[in-house]
Amino acid sequence: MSKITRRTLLSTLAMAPAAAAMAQTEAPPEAAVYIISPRDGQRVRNPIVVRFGLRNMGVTQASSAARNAGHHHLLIDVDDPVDLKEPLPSDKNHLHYGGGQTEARIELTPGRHTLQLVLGDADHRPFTPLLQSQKIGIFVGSPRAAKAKK
Ligand SMILES: [Cu+2]
Repeated sequence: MSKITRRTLLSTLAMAPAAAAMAQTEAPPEAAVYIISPRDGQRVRNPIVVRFGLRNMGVTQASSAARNAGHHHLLIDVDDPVDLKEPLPSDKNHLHYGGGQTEARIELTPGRHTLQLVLGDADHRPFTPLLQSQKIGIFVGSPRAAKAKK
């Protein structure tokens, strides 16, 4: 590779993140994301099946450029507000469903937890306006307590 070509390539790469940060994907009007189940305040047991609801938009895979579509993110025990300018983090509290899933089976420690859905675009960034569900609280029973009831 010649010196000039190499420099051109590097400057092109350097520009890419800035361009990505500027463009925010707009959600269509009346779009809404919600948790179908479990319900707010519900007592559940592992494994917990969480069903994702989405109105007026489609579910697609991560990195898909389909219009008016995105993929679900499940936020577990997250208190901080979503950063509107950054891709959603990927860690044990921010689960990505980039395969286009509309439900998830999760395991949580016994006790209280919160669940919330956020729809993300092809690059895992929140839409404008932000599409997030109501944050629900659930109580996960311990397997021991479940057995004792029988
Ligand atoms: Cu994602």
